[in-house]
Amino acid sequence: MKLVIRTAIVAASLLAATAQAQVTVKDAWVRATVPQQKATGAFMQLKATKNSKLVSASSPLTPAVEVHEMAMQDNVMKMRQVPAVELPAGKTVELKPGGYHVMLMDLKQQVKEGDTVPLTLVIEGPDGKRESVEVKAPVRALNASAQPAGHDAQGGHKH
Ligand SMILES: [Cu+2]
Repeated sequence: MKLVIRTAIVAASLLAATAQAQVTVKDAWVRATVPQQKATGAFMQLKATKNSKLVSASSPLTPAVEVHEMAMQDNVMKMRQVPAVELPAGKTVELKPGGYHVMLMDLKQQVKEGDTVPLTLVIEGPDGKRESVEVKAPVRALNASAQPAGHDAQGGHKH
């Protein structure tokens, strides 16, 4: 009888392991907004155990969440939505001001320092299977680090 139970536990833990996120999230944070600001960015470090990609994100804060990239284009810093952010196995990919970020738009309320923003990241694995990763991102002050070009104080969605 004891043996049977043990086998069951091993099977359960194996199942848990395969269902577990292949991606770890570190240092997630959201930039605080000023009153009337309609958009802000979420930043974090992502590390996948297998070649994966971040395909989308969502938040209860707003229905308008996109994955963006900020990059130089014709000598101008531009921001655009990307279909996915590649997460090569074992490599830390940083979503940071001036690069990839999760954009929260059409904000109905101010995002204040000390708040926590729940985010759900959708990660696609090498087999095309998608999984959700829940993240709780603390809100940091506006001046926590350099303001990226294109994200001005009014909400920064100028391209
Ligand atoms: Cu953006």
